[in-house]
Amino acid sequence: MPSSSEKVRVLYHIGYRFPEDAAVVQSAFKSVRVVLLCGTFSRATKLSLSFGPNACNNFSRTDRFMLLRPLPTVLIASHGIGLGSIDCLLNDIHNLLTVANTPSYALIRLGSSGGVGVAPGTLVVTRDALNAALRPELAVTVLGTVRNLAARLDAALSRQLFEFVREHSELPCVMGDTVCAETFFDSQARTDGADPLFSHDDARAYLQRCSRAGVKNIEMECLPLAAFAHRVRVPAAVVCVAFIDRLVEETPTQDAAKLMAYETCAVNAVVEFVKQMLVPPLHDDSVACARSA
Ligand code: R2B
Repeated sequence: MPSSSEKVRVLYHIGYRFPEDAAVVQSAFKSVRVVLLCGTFSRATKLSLSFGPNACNNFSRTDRFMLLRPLPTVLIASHGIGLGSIDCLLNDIHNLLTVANTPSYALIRLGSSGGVGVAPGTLVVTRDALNAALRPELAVTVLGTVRNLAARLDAALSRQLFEFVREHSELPCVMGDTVCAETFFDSQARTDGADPLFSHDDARAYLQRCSRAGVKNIEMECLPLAAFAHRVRVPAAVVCVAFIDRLVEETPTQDAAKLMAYETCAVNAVVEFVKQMLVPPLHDDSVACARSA
């Protein structure tokens, strides 16, 4: 096998190939300092438009993920649902920014989640990302052996994000642990899947155990994000809006407009945080277009 330095590198899921695309990637992404991650295309677009009008140029060359760069310093990416999806994206983005010679960057995920003992519309900044067994590690089967990878978010960045959001958002904001579930139904203690493995009472007992352990919400990506960030030494933080309180209900009962309003408040708070705290005032507002190059 050729060594990785001799290999042609293909970022398969965002559609870049090196060495061919190296120059265009350097011009488009070298100045990136913050990567904002969210699940869906529509949330990525909303985040991006909140930075300004240059926002909707999609730098991804595939339809797997969206990559927007509303400012030279800010990259926004949609990651889809769960471990497999976000792991592909994180690897591709890190390799992209490595080729771009980006000196350093931070990762911030803005997600939705089920709250645990917090009211719908609460923003939860993650202290520790935990697996569903409440441990801060990600189990991955590597070469046939299960390895438990340490998952660590950046404590200083998380605290800074929490303090900013608490002060600047109309939504209530708490800091606490987040359980990252492997699957939407079973691992999130939901009994509304096709064939639930446990009773409603079992689910409630688990959620109460989570709550007693300091868990404030459940989602599906914080753990691979924390494990990846720790592994490549990039600071990362996670903030999610809770759409329901799982100690009270399993499915959102609030209307869609209300949930959308929560999302908008969360987007505004994170965009302000990035603008005020993480990126310097901008001079170069040119939008280099790697996609069409
Ligand atoms: C929150 O919502 C999605 C599942 O509906 C998942 O990506 C998550 O973490």
